Amino acid sequence: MTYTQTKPLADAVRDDFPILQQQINGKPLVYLDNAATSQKPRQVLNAWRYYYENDNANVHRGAHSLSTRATEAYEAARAKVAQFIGASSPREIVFTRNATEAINLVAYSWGLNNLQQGDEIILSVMEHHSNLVPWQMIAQKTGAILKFVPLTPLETFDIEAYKQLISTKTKLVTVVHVSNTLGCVNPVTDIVTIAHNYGAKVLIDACQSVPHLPMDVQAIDCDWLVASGHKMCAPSGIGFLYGKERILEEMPPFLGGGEMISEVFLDYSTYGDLPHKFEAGTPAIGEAIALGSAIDYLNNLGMDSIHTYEEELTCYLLEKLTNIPRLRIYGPLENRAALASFNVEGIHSSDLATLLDNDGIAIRSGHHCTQPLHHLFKASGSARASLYFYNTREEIDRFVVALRETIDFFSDVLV
Ligand code: 7TS
Repeated sequence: MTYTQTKPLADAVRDDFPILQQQINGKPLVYLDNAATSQKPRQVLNAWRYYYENDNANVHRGAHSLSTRATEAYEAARAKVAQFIGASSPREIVFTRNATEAINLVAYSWGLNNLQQGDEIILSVMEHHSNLVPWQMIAQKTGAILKFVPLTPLETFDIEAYKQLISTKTKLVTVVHVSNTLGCVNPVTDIVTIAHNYGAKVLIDACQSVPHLPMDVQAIDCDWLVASGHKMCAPSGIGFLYGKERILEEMPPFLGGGEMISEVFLDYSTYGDLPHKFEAGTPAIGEAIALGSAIDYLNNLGMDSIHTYEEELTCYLLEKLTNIPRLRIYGPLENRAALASFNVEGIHSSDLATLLDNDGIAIRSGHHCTQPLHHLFKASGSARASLYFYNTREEIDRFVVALRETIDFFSDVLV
């Protein structure tokens, strides 16, 4: 597979994804649930399989050849992650199970040890539960106070309200880069600059941005950033935390056990160097290596090309959806990522998703782990179509035709 600018990106990559070649309910699968998890190309599946067929051994332990090879491949994957997001060193990358675990690592290691009664944490109302519930837990334990940046009338991050909320009491700002429900792209560089002026640290939840946009953590200057491999063509069970080296050095370990120690005595232990002091126990070695392969795959396509292609596809999707009567899209219509959450008046989102599945079309329905946002919208849930670089205009056409038919069907029933 080599991508050339002369044909749409999806045409060049489609054959790499075996799962997309199937029929669901007698119709070709249209997979539009990429914000939940992406599909995996053959190259990544092969890298994972190659590791288990050739190199499988535990890492950082044995002197034998397999262990050396496994360790080298695992550490090479870490270096690829560092390069992919613009970190200054692989020491700044900690492998975790997923973004949720990475946020909990920061919450329990840094939050529990640095926050006190009356300190403030600023989040936004659009946070995924993964970047909300851990901070509620830490606030309960430390007495810190959670403050929430509201939405603008256009349903984007209200930076003016943020400027009003922040003060010298703010110790942490933790916000999502791209909302998995609203699709808005938040001004993270400005958010960080403002936070640093008040001496606050910043964590960016980049789950929905790292798979889709070129990323440069040094340009953003965030203190931590988290993402999940499974949303960027890698298997589930692997994610990562980026942290500035100086800050990670100061943080105590989150989990204790093997792999993370330097020396162990019966009554105390000393801890390993970065990033190993945060990776207790045998890690997801094959999955980390497959994440490295997913990064090679994305780099080969080019993140700029992926972003440009998805922008075109998103415009097309929004144009089609905004023409459907009684359909309300959440979030802004400009400067947004490749997803659209919506409701159709009088029809439950899960009924829409179930009927679309009859046509082989996979969309998500529910609260997308952003219940507070849905409370704000006075909706129990919404339907969501989310795209990736292997989706096509033809798939969007099929989705929109099936959606219109479904709406007509319900309208007839309701009359
Ligand atoms: N943050 C954001 C913005 C997300 O979209 C998700 C997953 C997470 C954090 C958590 O990722 P995990 O890999 O640790 O579970 N979002 C979704 C979704 O929108 N539908 O299913 C999962």
